Amino acid sequence: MKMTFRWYGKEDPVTLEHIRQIPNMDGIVSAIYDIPVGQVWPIERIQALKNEVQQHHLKLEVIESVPVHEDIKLRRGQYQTYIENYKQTLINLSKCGIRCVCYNFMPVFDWTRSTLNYPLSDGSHALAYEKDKIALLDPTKLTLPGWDSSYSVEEVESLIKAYQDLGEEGLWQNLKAFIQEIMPIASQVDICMAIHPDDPPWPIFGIPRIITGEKNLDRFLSLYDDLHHGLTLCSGSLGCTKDNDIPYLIRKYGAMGRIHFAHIRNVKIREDGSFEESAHYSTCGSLDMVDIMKAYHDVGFEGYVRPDHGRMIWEETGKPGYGLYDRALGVMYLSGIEETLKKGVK
Ligand SMILES: [Mn+2]
Repeated sequence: MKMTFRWYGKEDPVTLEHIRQIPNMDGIVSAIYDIPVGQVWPIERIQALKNEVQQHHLKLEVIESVPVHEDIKLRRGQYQTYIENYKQTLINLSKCGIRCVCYNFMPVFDWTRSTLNYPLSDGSHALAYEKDKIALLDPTKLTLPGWDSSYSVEEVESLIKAYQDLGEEGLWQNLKAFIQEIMPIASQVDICMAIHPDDPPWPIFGIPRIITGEKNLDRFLSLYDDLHHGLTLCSGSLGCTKDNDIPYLIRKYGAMGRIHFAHIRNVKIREDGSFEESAHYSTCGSLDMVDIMKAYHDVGFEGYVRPDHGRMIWEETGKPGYGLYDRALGVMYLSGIEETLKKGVK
């Protein structure tokens, strides 16, 4: 496993100096955040980001994410131009040594939560998804960190309507068309494409979501027969429903060589299907981290891994889910399990 850490660039209150001091840290996962969705990422910008990361003795081989324009997901408007731009961005990324690109195909909204600073019993704060609160939200007025905030209320309304009309099968067709256009290029320039599951993995606000569990992951992988066409296996996103058995999914898709990027975090599922994000440590949530790490170990996983969202602890402030301290604790915990497994300690 190659341990990495997500970094939001110069605006991120967490610095590369700090990340470098976490033991076992190999690389950074980042993106160029100020280029509008759909535009080509110029080589100079990618190289500048890479140089900055390398100056801190870290690698930059994974991009999270290259966002997919809504026109591509809806296959309308300028989608052909945006697909051509996407291909060119992949070519440019490859020239700068990028080996893995994480992306998602979630309509309109990226990850969705009802609360960004839910107080846990230990006094820390975490992101939470409370079903009753989500039901009361007006999706046109929602904004969460990491979402594209450039849409007006009217634009969001019309986007939601467009996806409701498109439906699940329509979205599948548009995903298939996108994959069949970009994958030959990705394969040619040797970039592993790693789709992130929908978070949470069920439809919200009547908008379809399709990257949700085993059946749909099977269908997704069957869209293109090439090892470069694969997954970001996010334990927290897939794991917030008990329908998904994470170690089983890791063994299945890991053995197929289709997991290129592993997001590992824990989540605590409530009786009513709501959930809160927890510390990585197994007993803090509903997932067994040793089982998860063992599954990666058993399939000989050598790809990229990162801790995922952390709680806000020790009075840290910053981007919800992306503080330094709790994610650093996550790295050390996962690294400890990995070291133990590697040594074959029974
Ligand atoms: Mn994730």
